[in-house]
Amino acid sequence: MNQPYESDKAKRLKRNAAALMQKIKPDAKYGDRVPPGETVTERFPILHEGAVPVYNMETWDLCVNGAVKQERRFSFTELKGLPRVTVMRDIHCVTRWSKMDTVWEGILFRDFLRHAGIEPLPEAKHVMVYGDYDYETNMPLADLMGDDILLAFSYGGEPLTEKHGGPLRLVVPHLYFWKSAKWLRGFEFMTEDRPGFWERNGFHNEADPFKEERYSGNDFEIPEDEWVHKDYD
Ligand SMILES: Nc1nc2c(c(=O)[nH]1)N[C@H]1C(S)=C(S)[C@@H](COP(=O)(O)O)O[C@H]1N2
Ligand SMILES: [Mo]
Repeated sequence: MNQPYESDKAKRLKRNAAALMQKIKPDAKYGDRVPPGETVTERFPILHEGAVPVYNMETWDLCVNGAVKQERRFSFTELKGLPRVTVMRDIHCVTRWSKMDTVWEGILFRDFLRHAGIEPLPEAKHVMVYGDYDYETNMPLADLMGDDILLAFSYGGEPLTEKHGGPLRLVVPHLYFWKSAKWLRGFEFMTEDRPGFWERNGFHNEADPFKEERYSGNDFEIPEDEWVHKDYD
């Protein structure tokens, strides 16, 4: 017959083990897919500055300008007519959460250029990506040309929710997630690099999660558990 103390202890041990497994299992399971200093979460935190935009999709447009042969504006209807792909990728936020196997559907950036007839000038080596309201983030054009860079309409098989950047956001899975502008409104092709919003405010210019390119100096740290206190779904 079990003594009550033993059974409590067994329960406690089991509970601790389960809690421990919860804590370590996801990251251990994914091995080197998890960048240094990141924790895997099943949640999808919602992070942005300012208000969620409200749009009239009749007047909404996506603007392409700067060092291109011809500056252009696209209506939502035009963009919806372009061919789409689905990609599954891990995403990594500088606030130390990673979410594995996220599924996105949208237009490949490089298909967008091709189908929309956008020709960057040969000297256009950088891009400033614009999102509402007044959000901007910079990256080399080369970083946008991969086979998983999307103008995304959909997440997890559903239309992108407003809070996650709907109706259209950029997804650049191989860089920290602040480079993935929500409420996407434009691309400016640039002959020289220029820092975007977070890049001017202490975040690293390049943002490779596997090199832990989080901050540009030592004087800037956001609390590591910041995202836990944010809204999520
Ligand atoms: N327009 C816009 N896009 C944005 C931001 C923002 O403030 N405004 N925040 C960035 C940051 S810091 C992160 S971590 C991700 C968060 O995306 P999520 O809310 O879908 O998780 O969006 C990025 N894109
Ligand atoms: Mo972020």
